[in-house]
Order: sequence, then C-alpha cells, then structure tokens
Amino acid sequence: MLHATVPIPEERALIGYEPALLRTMYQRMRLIREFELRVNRLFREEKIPGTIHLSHGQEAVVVGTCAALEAHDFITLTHRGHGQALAKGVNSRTLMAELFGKATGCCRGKGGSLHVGDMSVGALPGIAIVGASVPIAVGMAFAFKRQKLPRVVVCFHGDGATNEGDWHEALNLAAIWQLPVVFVCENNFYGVTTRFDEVSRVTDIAQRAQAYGLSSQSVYGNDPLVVYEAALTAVNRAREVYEPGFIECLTYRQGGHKRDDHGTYRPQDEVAFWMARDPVERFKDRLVTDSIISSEDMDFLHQSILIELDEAERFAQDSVLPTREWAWEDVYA
Ligand SMILES: Cc1ncc(C[n+]2csc(CCOP(=O)(O)OP(=O)(O)O)c2C)c(N)n1
Ligand SMILES: [Mg+2]
Repeated sequence: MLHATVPIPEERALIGYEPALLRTMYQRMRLIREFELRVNRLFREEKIPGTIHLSHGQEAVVVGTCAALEAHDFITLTHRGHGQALAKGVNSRTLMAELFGKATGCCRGKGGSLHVGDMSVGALPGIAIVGASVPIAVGMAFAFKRQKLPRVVVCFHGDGATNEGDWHEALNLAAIWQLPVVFVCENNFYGVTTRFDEVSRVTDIAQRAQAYGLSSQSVYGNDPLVVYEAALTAVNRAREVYEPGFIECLTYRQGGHKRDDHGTYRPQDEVAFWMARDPVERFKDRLVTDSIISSEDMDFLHQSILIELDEAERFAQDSVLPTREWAWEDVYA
C-alpha cells in the first residue's frame, strides 16, 4: 500500500434509522470535534498542563461504536481518549476539569489528558502505555461472564497497539475463554510518525485478529453508521452468546500525534484524501440533505455545543487544584 487511503464504500442511506439516534450521533461527533479544537487552543495558551493527543478526524469510530452500547457496558480508553470518553457519556465539564488537573475532574485531577474516564458511565480511565488496556478489557469481560452480568466491554486501541505482546495474548485469551469483549481498532495508519505498513507485513489488522479465532471485520471508519452496524452485530454476539469480536475501523487523525507535531511526515495527497472525507462534515451534509435536521436546527445545535464548552472551560478554570493529601488516596499498591 503506497498511501494510507482506502476504497470508500457507499455511505449508508439514512432511511430506516430513528431520527433521534441520528441526531444524537451527530451531536456527539460535533461535541468531540469542538472539544478537541478548544483543547488545542487552551493547550497553546498554556492553560492545560502536560501533553495532549487529539482525536479529531476519528469521531465516527467512537460515536458509532458507543451508540451500539448500553449504559452499563464498559469501554477501555487509550492515550487518545477525549473522544472515547465523550462518546460513552463522560461529562464535558468534568472531562475539561481533568485536563486542567483540577479537583473537580473526572479522575479528581490525578489523571490529566492521558488518563481520562469515569467509572460511573462505564469508561475505564485510559492507560498511556500502548496496548496495556487490552488485557484489562479481557479481565473485565471475564469478570462480567463469571458474574453472569449481561455486560459487554469494548476495548479501543490503535493500530500501533497491535504490535504489542499484550494485544496478542489478550486476543488469544478472549477467544479461548469466549468472553464478552469487542476490540475496536482505530486504524489511523500511524503510530506517532511510523506508518503501520513499515512495521507489519500484514496490514489488514482484521486478518491478524482472525488468526486468533475472533470474528472480525474491517470497515470504513469515517461513516458512523457503517461503524454502528458493525458494532451492533459484534456487541450483540458478545452479549448473547459470549462471542468476542474485532472491528478494524479505517480512519485518520486530522492533526499530528501530539502537541507540537504537525504531521508533516504524511504525504499531502494522503492528508487531502482524508480531509475530503471529514466524518463530521460529511455526516452533517447527509443529515441536512435528507432533511433529518434543518439548517436552522443545525445552527442551534452547534451554538448549544459552544455554550456547553464555554461553561466547561469556565468550570475547569474556576475549580481548585487537588490537595497534596489526595496523592495518597485511590492508591492500591
Ligand atoms: C509501550 C509503549 N511504547 C511506546 C509508547 C509511546 N507512544 C505513545 S502513543 C504511541 C503510538 C501509538 O500508536 P497507535 O496505537 O496507533 O495509537 P494512535 O496514537 O495512532 O492513536 C507511542 C509509540 C507508549 N506510550 N507505550
Ligand atoms: Mg495509530
């Protein structure tokens, strides 16, 4: 593969979907997009400490997947976790406060951007070690099965994670123990500056998962409905007959890997290919064209999101820092 482009399937027709579902999916995608753009600005203004990994461009994967989940299902998050968290329902205020390192943050200000999540909405805080959350997702699924709880775990991870030993061992275990887990690979073709086809002879990641006996498929990851359909099938199978699944979602990060990376190692035509398939803008166009959401309603929705984020920013800014004593709390080992 010369360039990280993919054959684009026809986008799914909107007909047959509940308008409320389509609207919620779009709202979540737009919220993630605006959240990431704002975090980028706040980081540059030095209001957010540490580092950030933004996920804009990959919104359809997380929103399409989480739309197929029940509230009591769980996801595990990665270092690129803001979108994953928002898609599962983490509050934008507590998420923003977490990035500011404030006591009101979803992890009490102890995690920061790399470790966001909120157990109360089924989002296990992210682990920055690439691939490390994959065995943990399998362990959670094992617990759910033993407790006979009808819950599914979705394990988000990147293409880079599939070259970690943890990934291979965890997939094998999920397969032999038949656990209610669905692995969702956000294949954005790069791990930092390294193209996936430079580090694996098998570039079809779904095929790698299939080798462990998982039912797996590779889908176009910039259409939330394509992802939703794949996720729904896999999640139902995991919940009803304990069949673990794997979904490779082909997508692209629009920005660089982190803070000061502008992604200049990527060919311009490749970037242009994906920018022309912006998941949020494409979905918006489809919703307006099919009269699911009117242009006026779209503007209203957009404004509401900006107001929500203004409030989140103010909340984060005005919150206090954690106290020194908190460092000794929530420590298990
Ligand atoms: C075990 C480990 N090795 C290296 C790193 C440094 N690192 C952070 S993110 C990253 C790239 C991960 O790529 P991928 O899994 O494709 O996720 P993406 O960043 O594309 O979302 C690397 C190498 C790390 N955090 N953990
Ligand atoms: Mg990647």
